[in-house]
Amino acid sequence: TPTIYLRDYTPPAWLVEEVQLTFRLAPETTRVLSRIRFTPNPEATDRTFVLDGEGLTLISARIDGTEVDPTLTEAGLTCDVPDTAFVWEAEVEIAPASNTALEGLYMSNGMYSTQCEAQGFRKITYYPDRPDVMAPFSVRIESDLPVLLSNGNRVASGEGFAEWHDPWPKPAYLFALVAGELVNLPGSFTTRSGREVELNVWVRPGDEDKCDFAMEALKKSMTWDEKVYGREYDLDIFNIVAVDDFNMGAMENKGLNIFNSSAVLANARTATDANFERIEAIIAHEYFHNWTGNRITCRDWFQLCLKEGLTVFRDAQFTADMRSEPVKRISDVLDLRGRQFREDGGPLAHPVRPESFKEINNFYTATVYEKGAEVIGMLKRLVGDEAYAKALDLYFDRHDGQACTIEDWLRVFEDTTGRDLTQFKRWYSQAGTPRVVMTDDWADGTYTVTLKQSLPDTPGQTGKQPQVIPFAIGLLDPSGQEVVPTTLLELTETEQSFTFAGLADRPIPSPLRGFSAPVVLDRQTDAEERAFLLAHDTDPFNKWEAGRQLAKTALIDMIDGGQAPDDRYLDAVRRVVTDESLDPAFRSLCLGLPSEDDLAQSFADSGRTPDPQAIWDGREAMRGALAEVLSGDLGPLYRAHLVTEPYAPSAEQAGKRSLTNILLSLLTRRDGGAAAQGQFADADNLTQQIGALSALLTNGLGSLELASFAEQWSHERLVMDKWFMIQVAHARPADAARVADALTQRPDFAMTNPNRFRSVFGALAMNQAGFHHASGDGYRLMADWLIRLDPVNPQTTARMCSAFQTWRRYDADRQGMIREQLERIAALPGLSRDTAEMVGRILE
Ligand code: B3K
Ligand code: ZN
Repeated sequence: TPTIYLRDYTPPAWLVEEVQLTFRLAPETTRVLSRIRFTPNPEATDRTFVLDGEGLTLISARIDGTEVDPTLTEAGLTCDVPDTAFVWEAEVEIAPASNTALEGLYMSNGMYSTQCEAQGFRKITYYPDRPDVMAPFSVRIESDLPVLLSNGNRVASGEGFAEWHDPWPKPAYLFALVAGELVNLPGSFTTRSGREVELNVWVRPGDEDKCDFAMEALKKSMTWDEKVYGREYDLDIFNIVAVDDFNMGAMENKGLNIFNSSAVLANARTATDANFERIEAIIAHEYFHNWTGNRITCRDWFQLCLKEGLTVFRDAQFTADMRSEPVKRISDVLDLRGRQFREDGGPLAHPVRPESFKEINNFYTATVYEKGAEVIGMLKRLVGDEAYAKALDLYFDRHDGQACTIEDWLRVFEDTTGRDLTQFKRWYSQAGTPRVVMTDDWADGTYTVTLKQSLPDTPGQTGKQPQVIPFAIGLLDPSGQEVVPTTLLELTETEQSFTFAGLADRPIPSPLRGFSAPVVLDRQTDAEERAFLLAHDTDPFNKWEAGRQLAKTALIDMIDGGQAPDDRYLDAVRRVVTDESLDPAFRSLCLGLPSEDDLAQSFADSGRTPDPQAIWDGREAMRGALAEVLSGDLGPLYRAHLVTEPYAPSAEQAGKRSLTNILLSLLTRRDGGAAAQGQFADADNLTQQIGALSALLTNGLGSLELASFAEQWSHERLVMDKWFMIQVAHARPADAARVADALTQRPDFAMTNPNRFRSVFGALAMNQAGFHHASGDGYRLMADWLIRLDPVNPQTTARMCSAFQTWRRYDADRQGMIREQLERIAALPGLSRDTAEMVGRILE
């Protein structure tokens, strides 16, 4: 497979002025008729005419009305064409019902749906399938199905057909079509300039009772984008559709967002608080793409972070506004460390703007999305809120209707502020997580902070240059008073010192407040200082971080040095958890332990080999110690915060449920499951029902509840996904592979449904001690199923391969067993480009 390089970019030879498509839908024999007006691109030097196409049966083709006989090559379809504007017409046949890859036009539970990003449109018809070719689309759908949807506004419909027109020029990856027996929750929105917009959430019959929340989230998103970014919606209709078989969360197709049903359907009984929050964020994310992605798109796929980093950043701002800002920040950092740092530290590390790929679908990563958003957060911190707002206005003004690059993006900031962002741009080109070593000094009333940065080598990149690191810091005096409020230091050199003069006492620093840069902070400090910050820091992120570091150090000392659980940690946690002045959501976060993976990474970072079983044992022992130290508080705290009023998916109630669920799991260690069984029986919402079930399973109980849960929910796929998931997630290390294997034997396990597949295998990968069990059963089972899934759905297979990305951390035996499985996958005849690239990079 050829590697594609950013440096090889050339403008398209031909532009598209207009596209007309007709679909005659049939499960195995859909006909797609295209009529495309091409014009020469004045910016291009050559006039070669090549159209992308994959798996298409060409029936006929015409140029300016005359039949032609094009040549099909590896590169696509070519044909002799005039040297001036012309009209291309083609008829092709495709088979949506056999399309299990879920890319292009496919069928899911009797409905037709599309997924074109990144390069799925070429599976629908011949086209220049690249984001810098933008055109208005007109679409006619012919089918007996009652609901026929495409992008833009509906212009005509009747017996067996519908016609849509999207006036906004768009790249083919934003094309969408949906057809099926669907029902809708209708709504409406009036934009601030008075445009009436029809809104719909389309679902399969039976799911009508799970649409209200998505509709409300959509309206909130529309209002928020007007208020905060000055962005209005630009069509007469906005449709959201829920699809059961979908490779990722959702897709921002112009005017027709298509969602994994797990990212849209929710009511109190069938969705958890975490689901509600995720749905609100994804609805917002896809809606926000209408401006950051659709009106302004990417020139090429290397620029993916242009739309994704920015849109993730925007949805995070939205969630912070709708819910709790500190809780959102802490959760995002947990996620960043858990997924992005892990990626950055292994064989899959790549820059936020990658420079080469074989299969672009493999680059929809935590680095492009989440680190991409962090980079924007740093930019905003450096230039300030006002300049950020101005720069964004300029971006929308200057680039509306264009396909842009990171250079275009940075230029609006340079032009707004006069700042030179040459060095800052290294965040986009250098892979890896910077380490910042902090030391400090105190003399004559002056406090000096010295910061030293370094960036590890990553695949294909060595000898890196220093980056611009915005380092927010505050100082407290020994009584806990803040003597220097949050101040932004700009670290630009490899090593730099900063001074704070005129202080009465040596201060206690609160460094990297708000996690102001996505770096690993290395500072020699002790449990006293951490406990002090946990008690006194005014920065909620750092308050939490102090507790987290305490927990981590205590755990590592237990696992590695066989020490008893650290009393300073236990006391500090007890103080926080019982502090009624603190938000329950925050207390719940403080009660959580670092994940097994996080601990394994800490071992690896300090040059030691993690032992997955020892890590698991250590966390168990720490939970035991927490339950012990909190023994007198667990019951009263649990009862005081248990939500008994009618369920609402509010941040406030969710925080309480999160706290009571974590307390319940500790309580279950002490009461033999009585409280958890009670909560399970009484719950009128899934958060408490699943919370209780998890508490039981974690403690080796709950088999009756597990069975009754399955009986109650057998007809609800999304709820059953959770039932599959928690069993694997909570299985003991020696049982995990066997539990996962048994679940795959069930008639309701179907690998064609990515959600169900991920419920089992995503959970297996997360169950670190189970996946890495010394027997090697976890590795083998995973590889067996990746091998089965690859011919069916390469995208989901490739994504799941990342379970193996941390393999070099482990001992020689485990590495040997993993290598064997990876090589077994790599050797498969006909392995997909997606999986081949992933396995190849991991093995390299
Ligand atoms: N843009 C899509 C992701 C497409 C993934 C293609 N493999 C969803 C999103 O980021 O909003
Ligand atoms: Zn996105």
